[in-house]
Amino acid sequence: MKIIDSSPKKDGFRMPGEFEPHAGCWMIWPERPDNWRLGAKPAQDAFVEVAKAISQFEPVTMCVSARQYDNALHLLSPDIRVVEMSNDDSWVRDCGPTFVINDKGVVRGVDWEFNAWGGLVDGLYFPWDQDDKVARKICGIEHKDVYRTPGFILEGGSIHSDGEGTIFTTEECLLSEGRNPHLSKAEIEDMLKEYLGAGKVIWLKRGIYNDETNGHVDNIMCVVKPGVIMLAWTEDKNDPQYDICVESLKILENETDFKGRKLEVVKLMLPKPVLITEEESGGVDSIEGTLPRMEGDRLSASYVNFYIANGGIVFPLLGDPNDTLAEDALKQAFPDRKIVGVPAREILLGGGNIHCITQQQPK
Ligand code: KQY
Repeated sequence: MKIIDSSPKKDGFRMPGEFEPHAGCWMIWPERPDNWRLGAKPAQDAFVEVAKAISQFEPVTMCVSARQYDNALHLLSPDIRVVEMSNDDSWVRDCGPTFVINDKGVVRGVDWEFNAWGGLVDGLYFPWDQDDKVARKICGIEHKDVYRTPGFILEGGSIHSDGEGTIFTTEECLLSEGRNPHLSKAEIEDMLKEYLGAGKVIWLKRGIYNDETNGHVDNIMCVVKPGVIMLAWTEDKNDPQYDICVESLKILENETDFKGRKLEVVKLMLPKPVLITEEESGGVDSIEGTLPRMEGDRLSASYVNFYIANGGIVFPLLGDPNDTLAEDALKQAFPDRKIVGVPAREILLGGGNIHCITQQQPK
């Protein structure tokens, strides 16, 4: 693995859309008891089911700490590849590499600097040094050369690509104090274009209400295919989420993408607000420096946080009547893929969902 002192754009690489063909999917095994309740046992069961669901479509690799290696091997299906890798938590979307490709099919990784969603300003845990090495380690295992961005903080969940020159993100996250306060919006936009091989950045203002990632874009919208966006939606005008949805819709409907297309926006209904129960809160260890999980806190529940696999969609079931609506909407939006729901409340309790715990590696 070489560290390349150039940029994807200069070298003719681009970030493909998630809907383009994958070589496989990466995940990281959950274990920290100050984020996952009951020593992460219920979360581990949910991760096993997500890995199983994705592995019917493409190979899955689970990165596991030395401490948990035997346990993970025991719980995971034998077709999941298990590799030992130190980590601070299990959000490979955010600490893993963003893969870029060129028109000869060469794949490289972008290794953004990671600071646990806001570093010492409003980060979610400390330290994060092992997470920050995950992207390089994955690229090393796969013999993929790497671009690094020293001093530039970014998580993979804060960007979406249409694979044809357009990147989607949110101001709430990328302009937050804990990421790159030394850079202007225009400078951040230039970094995205340079390292994702893109020509245009479309900025939503905010992500899902009360999202501890400072409003990652991957929890409020996704790209179905170039020109078509799926947007999380609520009709409840009393919900603080409503104004965010309306504001995002207006931005998307008034934009054109890099290719000059008007965007078609498909709405995906949100579940009713999901709150942490007393029992759930009581199962999480309290550690200074880690975001506490308090009874009654609203979780950033959204069906948009799904994974697009080769020939499949793996989406979160949240125990809400809208689970069925989500499945129907996904069937309509992705008629050529098999739609698979996985119970995901235990993942949501950790602060994200299926998209946040997965990272696709393009073919
Ligand atoms: O991408 C995400 N949604 C990650 C959330 C991290 C939560 C850490 N407690």
